[in-house]
Amino acid sequence: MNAMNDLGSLADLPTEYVEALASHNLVPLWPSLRGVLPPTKPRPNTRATHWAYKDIKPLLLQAGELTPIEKAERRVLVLANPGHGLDKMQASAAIYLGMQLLLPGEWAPSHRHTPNAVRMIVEGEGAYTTVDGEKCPMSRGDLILTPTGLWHEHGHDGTDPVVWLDVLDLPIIYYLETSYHVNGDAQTTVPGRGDRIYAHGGMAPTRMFVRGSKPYPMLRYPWDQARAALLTLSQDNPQEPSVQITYVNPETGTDVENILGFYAMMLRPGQTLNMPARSPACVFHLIEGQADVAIEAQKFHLVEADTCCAPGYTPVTVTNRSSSQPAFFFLADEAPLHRKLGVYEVRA
Ligand code: GTQ
Repeated sequence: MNAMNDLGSLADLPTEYVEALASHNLVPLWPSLRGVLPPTKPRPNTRATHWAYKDIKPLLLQAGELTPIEKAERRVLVLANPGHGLDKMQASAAIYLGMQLLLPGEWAPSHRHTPNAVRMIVEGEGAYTTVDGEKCPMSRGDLILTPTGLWHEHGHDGTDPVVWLDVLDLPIIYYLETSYHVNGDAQTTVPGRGDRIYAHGGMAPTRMFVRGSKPYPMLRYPWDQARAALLTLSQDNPQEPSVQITYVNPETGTDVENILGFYAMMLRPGQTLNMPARSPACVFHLIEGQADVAIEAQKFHLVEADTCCAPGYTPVTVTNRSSSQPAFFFLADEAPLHRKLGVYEVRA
Protein backbone atom coordinates (compact mmCIF):
# COMPACT_ATOMS: atom_id res chain seq x y z
CA MET A 1 0.00 0.00 0.00
CA ASN A 2 1.17 3.47 -0.87
CA ALA A 3 1.59 5.55 2.27
CA MET A 4 -0.07 8.57 0.59
CA ASN A 5 -2.72 8.81 3.29
CA ASP A 6 -4.72 12.01 3.65
CA LEU A 7 -3.33 14.21 6.32
CA GLY A 8 -5.35 16.22 8.79
CA SER A 9 -6.20 19.83 7.92
CA LEU A 10 -6.30 22.94 10.06
CA ALA A 11 -10.12 22.78 9.97
CA ASP A 12 -9.98 19.42 11.83
CA LEU A 13 -8.52 21.14 14.86
CA PRO A 14 -10.45 23.09 17.52
CA THR A 15 -10.18 26.84 16.91
CA GLU A 16 -9.03 27.46 20.49
CA TYR A 17 -6.21 24.98 19.99
CA VAL A 18 -4.99 26.66 16.74
CA GLU A 19 -5.22 30.05 18.45
CA ALA A 20 -3.28 28.77 21.46
CA LEU A 21 -0.55 27.52 19.13
CA ALA A 22 -0.42 30.86 17.27
CA SER A 23 -0.20 32.83 20.51
CA HIS A 24 3.06 30.95 21.21
CA ASN A 25 4.33 31.31 17.61
CA LEU A 26 3.70 27.63 16.94
CA VAL A 27 2.24 25.99 13.81
CA PRO A 28 1.20 22.35 13.22
CA LEU A 29 3.21 20.79 10.39
CA TRP A 30 0.79 18.13 9.09
CA PRO A 31 -1.73 20.47 7.35
CA SER A 32 1.17 21.97 5.32
CA LEU A 33 3.41 18.92 4.96
CA ARG A 34 2.32 18.00 1.40
CA GLY A 35 2.60 21.63 0.34
CA VAL A 36 6.22 22.05 1.38
CA LEU A 37 7.21 18.51 0.31
CA PRO A 38 5.02 17.74 -2.72
CA PRO A 39 5.11 14.20 -4.15
CA THR A 40 7.71 13.29 -6.83
CA LYS A 41 8.48 16.78 -8.11
CA PRO A 42 8.26 20.43 -7.03
CA ARG A 43 5.26 22.61 -7.82
CA PRO A 44 7.02 25.71 -9.14
CA ASN A 45 5.47 29.17 -9.08
CA THR A 46 7.60 29.99 -12.12
CA ARG A 47 5.43 29.89 -15.24
CA ALA A 48 6.55 29.59 -18.82
CA THR A 49 6.47 33.25 -19.89
CA HIS A 50 7.37 35.09 -23.10
CA TRP A 51 8.39 38.76 -23.30
CA ALA A 52 8.38 40.07 -26.89
CA TYR A 53 10.89 42.85 -27.59
CA LYS A 54 8.37 44.57 -29.87
CA ASP A 55 6.18 45.06 -26.76
CA ILE A 56 9.02 46.13 -24.47
CA LYS A 57 10.86 48.58 -26.73
CA PRO A 58 8.20 51.31 -27.18
CA LEU A 59 7.42 51.26 -23.45
CA LEU A 60 11.11 51.46 -22.61
CA LEU A 61 11.60 54.42 -24.96
CA GLN A 62 8.56 56.03 -23.33
CA ALA A 63 10.25 55.56 -19.94
CA GLY A 64 13.14 57.52 -21.48
CA GLU A 65 10.76 60.44 -22.01
CA LEU A 66 8.88 60.11 -18.73
CA THR A 67 11.76 59.57 -16.32
CA PRO A 68 15.14 61.30 -16.56
CA ILE A 69 18.10 59.08 -15.68
CA GLU A 70 18.72 61.16 -12.53
CA LYS A 71 15.29 60.08 -11.27
CA ALA A 72 15.83 56.43 -12.12
CA GLU A 73 19.56 55.69 -11.62
CA ARG A 74 18.86 52.57 -13.65
CA ARG A 75 16.07 52.96 -16.23
CA VAL A 76 14.81 49.40 -16.32
CA LEU A 77 11.57 47.60 -17.10
CA VAL A 78 11.55 44.36 -15.16
CA LEU A 79 10.49 41.16 -16.95
CA ALA A 80 8.34 39.78 -14.15
CA ASN A 81 6.90 36.28 -14.03
CA PRO A 82 3.16 36.39 -13.29
CA GLY A 83 3.45 33.07 -11.44
CA HIS A 84 5.45 34.81 -8.71
CA GLY A 85 3.31 37.99 -8.75
CA LEU A 86 4.56 40.97 -10.75
CA ASP A 87 5.52 42.91 -7.61
CA LYS A 88 8.10 40.24 -6.76
CA MET A 89 10.13 41.19 -9.86
CA GLN A 90 11.25 37.59 -10.38
CA ALA A 91 11.61 35.62 -13.60
CA SER A 92 12.17 32.47 -11.51
CA ALA A 93 13.13 31.58 -7.94
CA ALA A 94 16.68 32.91 -8.41
CA ILE A 95 16.61 34.90 -11.67
CA TYR A 96 15.79 38.58 -12.16
CA LEU A 97 15.52 39.98 -15.70
CA GLY A 98 15.36 43.63 -16.68
CA MET A 99 15.53 45.54 -19.94
CA GLN A 100 17.64 48.68 -19.42
CA LEU A 101 17.68 51.82 -21.60
CA LEU A 102 20.53 54.33 -21.74
CA LEU A 103 20.17 57.36 -24.01
CA PRO A 104 23.08 59.16 -25.69
CA GLY A 105 25.01 61.30 -23.20
CA GLU A 106 23.40 59.69 -20.16
CA TRP A 107 25.31 58.23 -17.25
CA ALA A 108 24.09 55.67 -14.73
CA PRO A 109 26.24 56.40 -11.67
CA SER A 110 28.71 54.09 -9.99
CA HIS A 111 27.50 51.64 -7.39
CA ARG A 112 28.18 48.17 -6.15
CA HIS A 113 25.93 45.57 -4.60
CA THR A 114 25.80 42.05 -3.26
CA PRO A 115 23.76 40.50 -6.12
CA ASN A 116 25.73 39.38 -9.17
CA ALA A 117 24.68 40.84 -12.52
CA VAL A 118 25.42 40.37 -16.19
CA ARG A 119 24.38 42.43 -19.20
CA MET A 120 23.48 40.92 -22.59
CA ILE A 121 23.57 43.76 -25.11
CA VAL A 122 20.41 43.84 -27.23
CA GLU A 123 20.60 46.93 -29.41
CA GLY A 124 22.67 50.06 -30.09
CA GLU A 125 26.34 51.04 -30.18
CA GLY A 126 28.50 53.49 -28.25
CA ALA A 127 27.62 52.64 -24.64
CA TYR A 128 30.04 51.15 -22.15
CA THR A 129 30.03 49.74 -18.65
CA THR A 130 32.99 50.42 -16.42
CA VAL A 131 33.46 47.49 -14.03
CA ASP A 132 36.17 47.56 -11.38
CA GLY A 133 37.90 50.32 -13.39
CA GLU A 134 37.78 48.36 -16.67
CA LYS A 135 35.91 50.16 -19.44
CA CYS A 136 33.93 47.51 -21.35
CA PRO A 137 32.46 48.58 -24.69
CA MET A 138 28.94 47.27 -25.32
CA SER A 139 27.99 45.74 -28.67
CA ARG A 140 25.08 43.55 -29.66
CA GLY A 141 25.38 40.04 -28.19
CA ASP A 142 28.30 40.88 -25.88
CA LEU A 143 28.11 39.50 -22.35
CA ILE A 144 29.46 41.79 -19.64
CA LEU A 145 29.80 40.69 -16.02
CA THR A 146 29.33 42.79 -12.92
CA PRO A 147 30.01 40.19 -10.23
CA THR A 148 29.15 40.68 -6.58
CA GLY A 149 30.84 43.62 -4.91
CA LEU A 150 32.45 45.18 -8.00
CA TRP A 151 31.88 48.86 -8.77
CA HIS A 152 30.01 49.47 -12.00
CA GLU A 153 28.58 52.41 -13.93
CA HIS A 154 27.14 52.81 -17.41
CA GLY A 155 27.86 55.60 -19.91
CA HIS A 156 26.95 56.33 -23.51
CA ASP A 157 29.09 58.22 -26.07
CA GLY A 158 27.04 57.13 -29.12
CA THR A 159 24.12 58.64 -30.98
CA ASP A 160 21.24 56.18 -30.61
CA PRO A 161 19.48 54.55 -27.66
CA VAL A 162 21.21 51.49 -26.22
CA VAL A 163 19.23 48.64 -24.69
CA TRP A 164 20.52 45.63 -22.79
CA LEU A 165 19.12 42.72 -20.80
CA ASP A 166 20.16 42.64 -17.14
CA VAL A 167 20.29 39.20 -15.53
CA LEU A 168 20.76 39.20 -11.77
CA ASP A 169 20.51 36.69 -8.94
CA LEU A 170 18.65 39.36 -6.98
CA PRO A 171 15.65 37.16 -5.96
CA ILE A 172 17.80 34.64 -4.11
CA ILE A 173 20.11 37.29 -2.61
CA TYR A 174 17.04 39.23 -1.47
CA TYR A 175 15.39 36.09 -0.04
CA LEU A 176 18.57 35.42 1.93
CA GLU A 177 18.30 38.95 3.39
CA THR A 178 21.73 39.76 2.00
CA SER A 179 20.80 42.35 -0.64
CA TYR A 180 22.19 45.90 -0.36
CA HIS A 181 24.04 48.48 -2.43
CA VAL A 182 26.61 51.23 -1.90
CA ASN A 183 26.88 54.34 -4.09
CA GLY A 184 30.30 55.59 -5.12
CA ASP A 185 32.18 58.21 -7.12
CA ALA A 186 32.82 57.92 -10.84
CA GLN A 187 35.54 55.34 -11.35
CA THR A 188 38.98 56.10 -12.69
CA THR A 189 39.53 53.86 -15.69
CA VAL A 190 42.54 51.57 -15.33
CA PRO A 191 44.52 50.22 -18.29
CA GLY A 192 44.29 46.54 -19.28
CA ARG A 193 41.28 44.59 -20.46
CA GLY A 194 40.50 41.00 -19.54
CA ASP A 195 38.87 40.33 -22.91
CA ARG A 196 42.19 41.26 -24.61
CA ILE A 197 44.41 39.32 -22.18
CA TYR A 198 42.28 36.17 -22.47
CA ALA A 199 41.32 36.58 -26.14
CA HIS A 200 43.44 33.57 -27.16
CA GLY A 201 41.86 30.27 -26.13
CA GLY A 202 43.84 28.00 -23.83
CA MET A 203 46.42 30.61 -22.88
CA ALA A 204 46.46 32.45 -19.59
CA PRO A 205 49.09 34.92 -18.41
CA THR A 206 51.88 33.51 -16.22
CA ARG A 207 52.37 35.37 -12.99
CA MET A 208 55.33 34.89 -10.75
CA PHE A 209 54.35 32.39 -8.01
CA VAL A 210 50.59 33.18 -7.95
CA ARG A 211 48.18 32.46 -10.74
CA GLY A 212 45.19 34.69 -11.24
CA SER A 213 45.13 37.43 -8.67
CA LYS A 214 41.64 38.55 -9.72
CA PRO A 215 38.62 36.36 -8.91
CA TYR A 216 36.88 37.69 -12.04
CA PRO A 217 39.71 38.10 -14.57
CA MET A 218 37.48 38.46 -17.65
CA LEU A 219 34.53 40.82 -17.55
CA ARG A 220 33.54 41.11 -21.23
CA TYR A 221 32.80 38.16 -23.53
CA PRO A 222 32.52 39.53 -27.10
CA TRP A 223 29.73 38.08 -29.22
CA ASP A 224 31.85 37.68 -32.36
CA GLN A 225 34.07 35.20 -30.48
CA ALA A 226 31.17 33.28 -28.95
CA ARG A 227 29.46 33.08 -32.34
CA ALA A 228 32.63 31.89 -34.05
CA ALA A 229 33.15 29.25 -31.33
CA LEU A 230 29.62 27.91 -31.89
CA LEU A 231 30.04 27.73 -35.66
CA THR A 232 33.33 25.84 -35.24
CA LEU A 233 31.79 23.51 -32.67
CA SER A 234 28.93 22.77 -35.05
CA GLN A 235 31.24 22.11 -38.01
CA ASP A 236 33.64 19.91 -36.04
CA ASN A 237 30.91 17.84 -34.36
CA PRO A 238 28.30 17.38 -37.07
CA GLN A 239 26.74 14.39 -35.25
CA GLU A 240 26.36 16.25 -31.94
CA PRO A 241 22.84 17.67 -31.51
CA SER A 242 23.75 20.16 -28.77
CA VAL A 243 25.90 23.08 -29.93
CA GLN A 244 26.42 25.09 -26.78
CA ILE A 245 29.20 26.91 -24.95
CA THR A 246 29.41 27.84 -21.28
CA TYR A 247 30.80 31.23 -20.37
CA VAL A 248 33.64 30.32 -18.01
CA ASN A 249 36.25 32.04 -15.90
CA PRO A 250 39.41 31.62 -18.05
CA GLU A 251 41.64 31.09 -14.99
CA THR A 252 39.58 28.37 -13.33
CA GLY A 253 37.31 26.96 -16.04
CA THR A 254 34.33 27.28 -13.70
CA ASP A 255 31.10 29.20 -14.29
CA VAL A 256 31.72 32.94 -14.59
CA GLU A 257 29.59 33.74 -11.55
CA ASN A 258 28.71 31.83 -8.39
CA ILE A 259 24.95 31.53 -8.61
CA LEU A 260 23.66 31.73 -12.20
CA GLY A 261 25.11 30.05 -15.29
CA PHE A 262 25.39 31.67 -18.72
CA TYR A 263 25.62 29.97 -22.10
CA ALA A 264 25.35 30.57 -25.83
CA MET A 265 23.58 28.00 -27.97
CA MET A 266 23.29 27.51 -31.70
CA LEU A 267 20.57 25.65 -33.57
CA ARG A 268 21.50 24.49 -37.04
CA PRO A 269 19.13 25.42 -39.89
CA GLY A 270 15.85 23.56 -39.39
CA GLN A 271 17.09 21.82 -36.24
CA THR A 272 14.85 20.72 -33.37
CA LEU A 273 16.56 20.08 -30.04
CA ASN A 274 14.91 18.29 -27.12
CA MET A 275 16.35 19.48 -23.84
CA PRO A 276 15.74 17.12 -20.90
CA ALA A 277 13.91 18.23 -17.76
CA ARG A 278 16.47 19.63 -15.33
CA SER A 279 16.00 21.08 -11.88
CA PRO A 280 17.07 24.70 -12.68
CA ALA A 281 14.77 27.23 -14.30
CA CYS A 282 16.17 28.54 -17.59
CA VAL A 283 15.94 31.78 -19.56
CA PHE A 284 16.16 31.88 -23.37
CA HIS A 285 17.05 35.11 -25.18
CA LEU A 286 17.22 35.00 -28.96
CA ILE A 287 20.26 36.90 -30.26
CA GLU A 288 19.94 35.98 -33.91
CA GLY A 289 17.45 34.12 -36.11
CA GLN A 290 13.93 32.89 -35.46
CA ALA A 291 12.98 30.01 -33.21
CA ASP A 292 10.18 28.30 -31.34
CA VAL A 293 10.50 27.37 -27.69
CA ALA A 294 8.00 24.73 -26.50
CA ILE A 295 7.59 24.39 -22.74
CA GLU A 296 4.93 21.82 -21.76
CA ALA A 297 1.66 22.97 -23.39
CA GLN A 298 3.05 26.41 -24.31
CA LYS A 299 4.78 27.24 -27.56
CA PHE A 300 6.48 30.60 -27.95
CA HIS A 301 7.42 32.08 -31.34
CA LEU A 302 10.64 34.02 -30.70
CA VAL A 303 12.06 36.68 -32.99
CA GLU A 304 15.33 38.52 -32.39
CA ALA A 305 15.65 40.16 -28.95
CA ASP A 306 12.72 38.17 -27.51
CA THR A 307 13.09 36.49 -24.13
CA CYS A 308 11.25 33.63 -22.43
CA CYS A 309 11.69 31.52 -19.33
CA ALA A 310 10.96 27.91 -18.43
CA PRO A 311 10.43 26.54 -14.92
CA GLY A 312 12.71 23.79 -13.63
CA TYR A 313 11.85 20.07 -13.91
CA THR A 314 10.30 20.77 -17.32
CA PRO A 315 11.48 19.47 -20.70
CA VAL A 316 11.96 22.16 -23.34
CA THR A 317 12.00 21.72 -27.11
CA VAL A 318 13.65 24.41 -29.23
CA THR A 319 13.24 24.61 -32.99
CA ASN A 320 14.99 26.78 -35.56
CA ARG A 321 12.23 28.04 -37.87
CA SER A 322 14.71 28.88 -40.62
CA SER A 323 15.79 26.12 -42.98
CA SER A 324 18.75 28.15 -44.25
CA GLN A 325 20.20 30.16 -41.33
CA PRO A 326 21.40 29.15 -37.86
CA ALA A 327 19.69 30.54 -34.76
CA PHE A 328 21.67 31.79 -31.76
CA PHE A 329 20.43 31.96 -28.17
CA PHE A 330 21.82 33.39 -24.98
CA LEU A 331 20.79 31.22 -22.00
CA ALA A 332 20.83 31.86 -18.28
CA ASP A 333 20.01 29.24 -15.64
CA GLU A 334 20.27 28.38 -11.96
CA ALA A 335 22.56 25.36 -12.46
CA PRO A 336 25.64 26.64 -10.53
CA LEU A 337 23.41 27.34 -7.52
CA HIS A 338 21.68 23.95 -7.73
CA ARG A 339 25.04 22.15 -8.02
CA LYS A 340 26.46 23.96 -5.01
CA LEU A 341 23.33 23.19 -3.01
CA GLY A 342 23.42 19.52 -4.07
CA VAL A 343 19.93 19.60 -5.61
CA TYR A 344 20.90 19.60 -9.32
CA GLU A 345 18.99 16.94 -11.26
CA VAL A 346 18.55 15.87 -14.86
CA ARG A 347 15.51 13.70 -15.53
CA ALA A 348 15.77 11.67 -18.71
O1 GTQ B 1 22.64 48.31 -13.96
O2 GTQ B 1 23.47 48.21 -11.96
O3 GTQ B 1 18.38 45.82 -13.75
O4 GTQ B 1 21.85 47.69 -10.00
C1 GTQ B 1 18.94 46.15 -11.48
C2 GTQ B 1 19.81 46.64 -10.54
C3 GTQ B 1 20.39 46.89 -13.21
C4 GTQ B 1 22.54 48.01 -12.76
C5 GTQ B 1 19.22 46.30 -12.81
C6 GTQ B 1 21.00 47.24 -10.93
C7 GTQ B 1 21.29 47.38 -12.28
